[in-house]
Amino acid sequence: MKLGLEVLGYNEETEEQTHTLVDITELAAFSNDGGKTFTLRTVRDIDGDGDIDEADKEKLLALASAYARILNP
Ligand SMILES: [Ca+2]
Repeated sequence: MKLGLEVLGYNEETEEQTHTLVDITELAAFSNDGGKTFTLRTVRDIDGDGDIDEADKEKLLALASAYARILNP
């Protein structure tokens, strides 16, 4: 999974809104049962509250499950 923070800006030359992804992080989620459950080797502070805990892990696992369901509906 590739996660990033979207930063909105404005290009004065083209007068268009810009979208930039920053702080891109790659995390791998592994499944041994066809995408039903996942394990993570690395957990990051995904909710930005300054700590790395079960809440971060739950969010990442939910993202992995959602992504798997999109690919294999
Ligand atoms: Ca956190």
